[in-house]
Amino acid sequence: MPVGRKEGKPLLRMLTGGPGSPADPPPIWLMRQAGRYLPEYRALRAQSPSFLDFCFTPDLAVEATLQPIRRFGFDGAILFSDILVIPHALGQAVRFAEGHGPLLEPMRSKADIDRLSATGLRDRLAPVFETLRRLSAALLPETTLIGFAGAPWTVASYMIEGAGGSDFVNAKRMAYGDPELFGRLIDLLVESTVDYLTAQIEAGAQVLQLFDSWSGALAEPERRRWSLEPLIRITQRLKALHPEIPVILFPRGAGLLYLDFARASGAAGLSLDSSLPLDWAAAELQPLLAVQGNLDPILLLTGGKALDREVKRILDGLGKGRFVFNLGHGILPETPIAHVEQLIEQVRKGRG
Ligand code: 1CP
Repeated sequence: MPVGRKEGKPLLRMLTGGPGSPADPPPIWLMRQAGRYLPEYRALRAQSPSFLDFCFTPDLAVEATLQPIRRFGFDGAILFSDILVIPHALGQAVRFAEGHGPLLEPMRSKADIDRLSATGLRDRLAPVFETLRRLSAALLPETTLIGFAGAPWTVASYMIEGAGGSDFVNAKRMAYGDPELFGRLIDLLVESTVDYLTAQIEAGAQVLQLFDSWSGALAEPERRRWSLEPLIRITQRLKALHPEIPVILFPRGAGLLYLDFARASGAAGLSLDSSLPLDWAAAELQPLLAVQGNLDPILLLTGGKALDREVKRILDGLGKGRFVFNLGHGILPETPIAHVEQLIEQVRKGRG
């Protein structure tokens, strides 16, 4: 049952630091809140054999975005799409094999990178913008519409490896061994991502999140160069164009470098993975910006007292500062709906 929250947009307000932030209870949404753990998603998904076609059909993408909002009344509705629509729009062959995740034609050489082109990017991604326009008309006024993109390093790693689940050997070899070539790919992704996210704002996105899911795979100096620096560039460019739109960064596994993301990026929020100590995040990060996170998605499989205990620990640890409740990574397909309901009920009770 949707839980309407009457007082404006709690998520947007928390991120912009307006009156009423911090808040008890905090706003909540969950990464990958749309998807296979919902029976209504599985039924909708069956209507399109190709996952990319599914993402590029506004009727279906709007419905997939709204399903978790109707069921749980989250404070944020995240656009239903994927980070790999950018390689597709740049001309790389991308498909999603049933049970295997994404499969791309791997890029290994200068010639592969030279073939990419950002010309026509907005045309190729036009259905995404149509989806956002329809969502901004359909959502209740208290729900914040979140647009997103993958971060350059994470997207580049899929483009070079050709699939998930590798040890990033090819992507890291190019980054470490031929930084000039790799840098050209990153520059193209920075430009394309700024353009793509600007068009998302124009179509109605009110908050943006950048997913750097594989930041933690890079050694420290390369993490600065290929994860942190491109995200600073994107965030600064977006801020110059649209200072009113908060940007959340999710450099998963960045460890102590989270501090540099908080200090140097100009982001409004940082999404914390589950490994970060709450007292450290509260002392070092929260004075600088809003934090979001960081429940281990495995606890949503466990449920019961273990889930309750951890939700309380996170609310107590971060709830006194600017805070958005979320997971430390995406929700898993085998998650029982009853555990998501248990989580939301407890978060909405607040710290009391
Ligand atoms: O129907 C299906 O089973 C397809 C599964 C699926 C879904 C539901 C994929 C394939 N993508 C999505 C949607 C999606 N992907 C969203 C929608 C909005 C929401 O959160 O509800 C978002 C934000 C993403 C972002 C995404 N895609 C990321 C970053 C976040 C993360 O989880 O780390 C990444 C790494 C991807 C790549 C991707 N797309 C799909 C899969 C299975 C994967 C991961 C593959 C891997 O583990 O390497």
